[in-house]
Amino acid sequence: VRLYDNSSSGNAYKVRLLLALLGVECERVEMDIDAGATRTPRFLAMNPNGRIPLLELDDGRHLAESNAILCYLADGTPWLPVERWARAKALQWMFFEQYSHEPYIAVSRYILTHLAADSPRRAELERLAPRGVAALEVMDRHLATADWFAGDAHSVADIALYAYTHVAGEGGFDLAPHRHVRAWLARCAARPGHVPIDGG
Ligand SMILES: N[C@@H](CCC(=O)N[C@@H](CS)C(=O)NCC(=O)O)C(=O)O
Repeated sequence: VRLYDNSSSGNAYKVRLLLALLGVECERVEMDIDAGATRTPRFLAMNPNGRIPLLELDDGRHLAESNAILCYLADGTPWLPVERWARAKALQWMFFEQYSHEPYIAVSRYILTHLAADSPRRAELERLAPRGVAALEVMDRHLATADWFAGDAHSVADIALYAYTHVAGEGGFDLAPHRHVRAWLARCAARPGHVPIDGG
């Protein structure tokens, strides 16, 4: 498989992290997202939504959306629960990640780390911050009584949520008040095969 990737992207890191945990080799194509590399006609022919991560199978098919890629790659492995309830719970948290977490925590980080200090988009941070904190509080409440997000094992749901939570500080979020989240981050990072976001 080939991964259209960007080393600073948490969405792409989800895929790199799962591949590392699975021990699967993958060709990476680094895309300069700030220069519009995912908006060229050639890229849009592969993903009309113009975004990475994008997985290319050996037969030439393309799959976009980080959490869909996780489910595809994890199918048949312990990272995608087979049991009906645990699998639905994994999906619950992955949809939560995309609707209630990533749009606030990842976007704040993007504004602070990719855009100029005088970017007009800095004005968005004030609106994003309380929503990001709310997502961290939801996670903390879940993790007060559970080690993992779906079932009783590390799964694609944990990988999806780990990606932007562990770098939430770069988006201006303080993890100090969320002690269950911090303990869970440490459990995730201790998994055999774990790789850092910028780790090759
Ligand atoms: N919902 C998508 C979001 C993907 C996304 O936002 N990708 C960003 C990088 S993190 C991107 O490719 N931006 C470049 C662009 O929009 O032109 C996913 O989970 O994969």
